[in-house]
Amino acid sequence: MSSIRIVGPNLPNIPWEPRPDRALQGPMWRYSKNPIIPRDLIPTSNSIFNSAAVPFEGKFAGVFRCDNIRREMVLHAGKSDDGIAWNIAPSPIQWICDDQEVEPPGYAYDPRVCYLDGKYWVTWCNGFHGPTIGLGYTQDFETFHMVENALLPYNRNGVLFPRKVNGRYLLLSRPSDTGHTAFGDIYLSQSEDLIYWGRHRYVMGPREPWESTKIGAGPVPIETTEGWLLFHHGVLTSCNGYVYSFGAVLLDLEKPWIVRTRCRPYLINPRELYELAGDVPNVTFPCAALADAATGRITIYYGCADTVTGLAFCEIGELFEYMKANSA
Ligand code: BMA
Repeated sequence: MSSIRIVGPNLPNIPWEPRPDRALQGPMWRYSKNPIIPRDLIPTSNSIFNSAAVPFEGKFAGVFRCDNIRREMVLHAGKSDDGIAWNIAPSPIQWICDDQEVEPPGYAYDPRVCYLDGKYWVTWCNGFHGPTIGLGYTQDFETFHMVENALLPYNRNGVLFPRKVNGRYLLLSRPSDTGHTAFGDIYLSQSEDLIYWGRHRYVMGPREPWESTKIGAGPVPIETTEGWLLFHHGVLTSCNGYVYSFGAVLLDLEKPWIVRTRCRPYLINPRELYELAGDVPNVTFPCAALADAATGRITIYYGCADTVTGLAFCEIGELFEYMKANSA
């Protein structure tokens, strides 16, 4: 068995279900009670998906994409005792813009939450004369402050690293266009203050058939002894439209724009009914991962068919062995 370890806190109450007895195609399995969040959990929601959960005060909290029944894309805060059953606030997050020059979001979707320097930083796809990377923070999941957009339009899938590397904050993103972008590579930008971003680096582009149209960063990267573990979504264009699967890479610890190990097969692709059918069929889209350093367990939250939210599980040693055995 591999000696790879997760670097980070222990999370003894990580939501978890043991690997099923039947043979699996890869190192990851789905929660048998998926989806965990139904589309109409709150009175105004058309769909709840592509959402982010983090450990919070011994329990869990998160930021949820709740498209409403007018089909506006808005974010709601939520809390949970076990990371599975969620209480989502009925009203959307009201961002406090400390600087009057910062425009409140025109729309907001696909949040990620990153615990960094004592605050929970939220990145999301922010409507600012086109999509770009919105940035804000909370300390209690009740009051949310918005700071300057990290980047110019058009951009999506902004994902922070959970600590500074070589004295700089790091942000992954995926430059895009105003529409349903038919291209996309992952880049990394660096900052000394979370406001001014530069020193941009290219990380990776599509390579395998399952991700041949575009790729984008998924959950906040997980630090391991072998590198930063990044789950990413990849899109294939079929005769019937886009198909969203997800896979994983290991990025260099010191220079995370260098890909060290890239797993060639996807880890999860749309194949369960709740992933195949919904408002946008054939989408599995990860936005958050919890990790327990003590056991090596990893639990992923992913959006299913742009409608509901599911969980998937893996164990770091098995995942790493699979990635190495299936890398280019
Ligand atoms: C992307 C985003 C995602 C969504 C995906 C599939 O452009 O809107 O939130 O899951 O399309 O519809």
